[in-house]
Amino acid sequence: MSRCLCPGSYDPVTNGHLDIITRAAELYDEVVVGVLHNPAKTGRFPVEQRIEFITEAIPEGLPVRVEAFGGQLLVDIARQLEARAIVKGLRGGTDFAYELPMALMNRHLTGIETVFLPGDPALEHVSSSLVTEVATYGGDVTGLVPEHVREALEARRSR
Ligand code: COD
Repeated sequence: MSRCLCPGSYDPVTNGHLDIITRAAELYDEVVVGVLHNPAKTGRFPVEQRIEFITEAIPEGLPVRVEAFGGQLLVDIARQLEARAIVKGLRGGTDFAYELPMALMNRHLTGIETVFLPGDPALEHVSSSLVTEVATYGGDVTGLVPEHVREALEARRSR
């Protein structure tokens, strides 16, 4: 059985993330979505809520499970899961420049490969931080995040 790890902060999940996760599920028998968090930091949404957002957005029957990890090297998580590869999405050259040293370091440490999937150009401008910022100031993020995430961002704004 081939398993891959799709790691991220997912704070919150966007349609860009979901595009990568669902495409990874076509390439591997199982996808583990790893919600990586720094135990010392709160983040925008609590980890449990980030997991709920992702779980609710994954189409039924897709071989995807969602788990939280904290305070560990990514390669140790991958090894623990017996993942064949780490899968990451690339929005362009800036993502590549950021991700390449990590991919090389991770291969240096354990031999694990990082597989890069090109992001959907229609979602190239989408990141958790930007959609949160736009929603915080009343902008419309319809189509950029799942509907339940859009509602949660809106509820957060009116708090
Ligand atoms: N389209 C396509 N891909 C996208 C999009 C989009 N619109 N938005 C995000 N993605 C991709 C990102 O490129 C990334 O691959 C993934 O989705 C997750 O994104 P985020 O923003 O949720 O998470 P990040 O980028 O903050 O990553 C958090 C990690 C912890 C995964 C990362 O920092 C990491 O790999 N850290 C390594 C920690 C480690 O072990 N370091 C030591 C050795 S290198």
